[in-house]
Amino acid sequence: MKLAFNLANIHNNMTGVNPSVGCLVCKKNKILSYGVTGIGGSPHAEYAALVNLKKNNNLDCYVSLEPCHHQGKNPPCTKAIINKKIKNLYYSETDDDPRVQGKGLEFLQNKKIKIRKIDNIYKNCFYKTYNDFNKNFLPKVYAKIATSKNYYSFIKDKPQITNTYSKKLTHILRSEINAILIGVHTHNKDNPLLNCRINGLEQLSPARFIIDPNLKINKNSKLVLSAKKIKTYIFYTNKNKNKINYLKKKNIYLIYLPFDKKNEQNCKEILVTIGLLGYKNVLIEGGYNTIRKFIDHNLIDIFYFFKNDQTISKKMSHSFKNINMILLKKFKNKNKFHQIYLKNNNLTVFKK
Ligand code: AOF
Ligand code: ZN
Repeated sequence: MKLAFNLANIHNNMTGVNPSVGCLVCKKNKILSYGVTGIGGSPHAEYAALVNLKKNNNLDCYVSLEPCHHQGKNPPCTKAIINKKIKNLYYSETDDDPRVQGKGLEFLQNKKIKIRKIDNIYKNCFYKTYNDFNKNFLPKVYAKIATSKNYYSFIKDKPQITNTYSKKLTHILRSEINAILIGVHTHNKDNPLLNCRINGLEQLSPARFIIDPNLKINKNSKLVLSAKKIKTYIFYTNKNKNKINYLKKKNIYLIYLPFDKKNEQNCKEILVTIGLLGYKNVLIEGGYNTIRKFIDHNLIDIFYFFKNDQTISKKMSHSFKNINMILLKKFKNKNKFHQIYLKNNNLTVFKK
């Protein structure tokens, strides 16, 4: 079972909204085949392990997560388990996806397959975050900012705050999360694509969410023009029919979110909506106001704070100094507040 978990771990964070699962098929304690959930979430581990297995009998199957019994993007794994005449099924973690929740186990038991649960292989393994999401549908929230030495954010055509290493880190982070969120002001200023640009991982680009109450989004931005390829959503409040029609034609999903009592779109409601759409985690990449609001509502779980060793002009830029101070107070756990110092094109993690 430990091997099954180690297999699952190979693709952890690379299977999109699907959890990564490991599966081994054995006979008399010899491994005949194995599988892991594919990058992007297909195929499922059991299918991958069983599909090429020749006819056999008395087989044992070890899976890190209970097998599914529903037809989703992938066929039910119970079907492959029955077809290949598995005799004993060992599983470890439960799957709290409402489509799963023991249905596969019940079905297999009725087919006379012996089932045994092997508990606590790894404490606090990645299925905990996965099953937490299945209970509250609240995505885990990551945030990232990059500032100069004197805490000012990036200004176009001025010294770059990020370097090749921090860019790679950002793109790895983008490949590991399901959704990315920014404010429209940052969108219009930076014209970002928000995709993952690491060779071979482009397919893991997150879905993009823009907070844009008044539909001020630039019509011909890179993001708008690439919405046919990468799922893109806008949270809007004021109904501008022409703009709505235009954006719909560009394949953008528009989510109507009325203002709350404070006359703004509510951060928690934004997260709940993202969660209900199935996205289990989200990365907030700016700008100042968006990040500030989510911090003030205590909604950020993990923060990445990149700081350059160069000083830049204060003009046209926002100081993140106060945000840095707030974060230092809020995040007592160093594993949740990563301060990364960019020096001479190297990355150094801050020493406190
Ligand atoms: C398994 N084995 O390797 C994985 C499972 O849309 P689908 O068909 O891919 O279904 C997604 C759900 O299937 C996902 O939410 C989770 O409950 C389960 N994932 N199940 O038997 C696997 N990755
Ligand atoms: Zn499955």
